[in-house]
Amino acid sequence: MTTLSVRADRALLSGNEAIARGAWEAGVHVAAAYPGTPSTETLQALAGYDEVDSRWATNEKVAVDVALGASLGGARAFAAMKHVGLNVAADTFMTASYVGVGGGLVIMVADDPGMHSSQNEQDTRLYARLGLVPLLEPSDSAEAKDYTKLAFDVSEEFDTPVLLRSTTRISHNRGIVPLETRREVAVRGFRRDPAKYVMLPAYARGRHPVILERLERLAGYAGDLAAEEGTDGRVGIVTAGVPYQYVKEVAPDLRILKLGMTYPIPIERIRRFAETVDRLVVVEELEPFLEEALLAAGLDVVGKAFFPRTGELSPDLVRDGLAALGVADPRPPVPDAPTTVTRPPLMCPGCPHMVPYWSIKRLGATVTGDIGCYTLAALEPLATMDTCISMGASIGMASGMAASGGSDEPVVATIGDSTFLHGGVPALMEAVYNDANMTVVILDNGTTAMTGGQEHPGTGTTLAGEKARAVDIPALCRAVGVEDLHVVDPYDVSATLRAIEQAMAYRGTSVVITHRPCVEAPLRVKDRPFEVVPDNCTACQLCMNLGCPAIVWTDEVFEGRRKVTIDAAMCTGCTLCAQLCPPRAIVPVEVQA
Ligand SMILES: Cc1ncc(C[n+]2csc(CCOP(=O)(O)OP(=O)(O)O)c2C)c(N)n1
Repeated sequence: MTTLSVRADRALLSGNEAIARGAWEAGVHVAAAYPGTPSTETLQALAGYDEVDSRWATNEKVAVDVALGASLGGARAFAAMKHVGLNVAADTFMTASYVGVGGGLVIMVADDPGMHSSQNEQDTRLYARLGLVPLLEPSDSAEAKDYTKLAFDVSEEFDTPVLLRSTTRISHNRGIVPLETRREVAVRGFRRDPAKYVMLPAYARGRHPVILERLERLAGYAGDLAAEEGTDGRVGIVTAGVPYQYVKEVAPDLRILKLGMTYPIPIERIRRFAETVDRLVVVEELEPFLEEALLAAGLDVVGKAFFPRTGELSPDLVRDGLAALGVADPRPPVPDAPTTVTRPPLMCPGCPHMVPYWSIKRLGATVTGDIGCYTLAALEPLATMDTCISMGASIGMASGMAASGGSDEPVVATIGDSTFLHGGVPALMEAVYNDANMTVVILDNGTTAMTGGQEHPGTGTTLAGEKARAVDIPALCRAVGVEDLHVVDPYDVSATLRAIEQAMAYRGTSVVITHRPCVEAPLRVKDRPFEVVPDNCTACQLCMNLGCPAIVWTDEVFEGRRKVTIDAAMCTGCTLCAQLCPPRAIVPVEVQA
């Protein structure tokens, strides 16, 4: 675990590490997750505790299935994911609410306001309302640990899964966390109860009123957990999570009602608080979740008229809102910040994803893309991705695109190995089953690179670092009926180009697997770097089409075009640019004897 110890009884922990610590202290037995920023480190930190069976699941639904199964087995269970992961897990999540728990069941979901590394900024509190499940929102690392422990107790006391909502700021900021020991909780064992665990309509109908009654009791609990502070009642702020910290920073004396559980909303508790202040104001990130509920309850309240609904809040934005409400000083003018050079995100030097996209671009295709490092191929110079929506969507969308007949070019889906196993396999079955005329390029770099290189069922190693049976991806493709299958090394430019060309010419669903470890893989051997022999460079610039950041422009010009050079410190010696260089001006750096 990456913790910096301050004293033996406290530690400086990120929110994610604190949540892991809280789960451990609460006696969690089984934990499952699929990686996704900003939640990933939670399971990685939990894996450092021997008492917990921590594992990567194939996707978030499987993670919640595993956790729910463990819970019904009577163990304390935990699942973690980023906000969009709950979309994948939503089917189980929604009915887990009806079923309740055996051992405590906590589902941690990390939202990403501002979309630092996400494709949308949905607000998980709305899922709590949809699923009728309580949701706790910590506002710093210490509370992240405490609320995780509380969540297990609430789960067992009220017989419900509990959502623990973090956001990027909570998950990634560090704070001092008091450490306690683990409370060993006995596994209760599975108690057969079909009317509670088998959600046939007849049984489920009986459960719905139970859930609603549970919510009423939970609203009382949420009211008791809420805390009042401050003396200046010109406005009374209702807030939770990281926005609470911003309000405290900007206007420490204002009356605040800080909620710990934001669903169910403790309306009566807020109503009592409203009576003690001149004007009720909600400060919340993303959706007007609390505000709308308070308006519906007949309270006179403002919120999104003063604080933005999109992006992250910040102390400055909270100050702007409070200043407009007349209870804080406006921001002092700031001198113009020095301008910084903006740099687009780039693939790594030697990235094995470069040549598959370079090949597809050369051949011409409509490309449905997916989510992973390779999404960078949407940008120049590769610029070879026409859609990117959600994990695993590329293959189904290619099938639909082919069915539409609307593309003048062949249709190609591109997808990474982790994403393929997460959500691509059912879609490949659909494509083969319905004889979609399309090609799938599986970019197999043997890791989940985008989120920091996690293992997955195709890598042959578990989260605990133990050897596992690895999914044989070519065999899996054959098993679902793929007949035109090519496996190539994407460091072989001509073989990759040829394989993709042949696959695109095939009538039906073809698959190309480009197989080469990620350049960031721990076992990477950096080969001799390459250099450009200036006199031989004809400035054709073909190597630049790879988008490799190790290839850079020089000031030297040939026939009106700039020549290139290679940054030896960045070059991995992958040979790709040398393979593309017509005058063979790119050669390995001579080793000095
Ligand atoms: C539903 C969902 N879960 C998790 C993520 C976070 N995430 C984005 S891409 C990705 C996997 C990338 O791995 P892979 O497909 O192997 O491509 P690579 O980055 O290795 O090239 C993950 C876990 C997400 N965006 N959506």
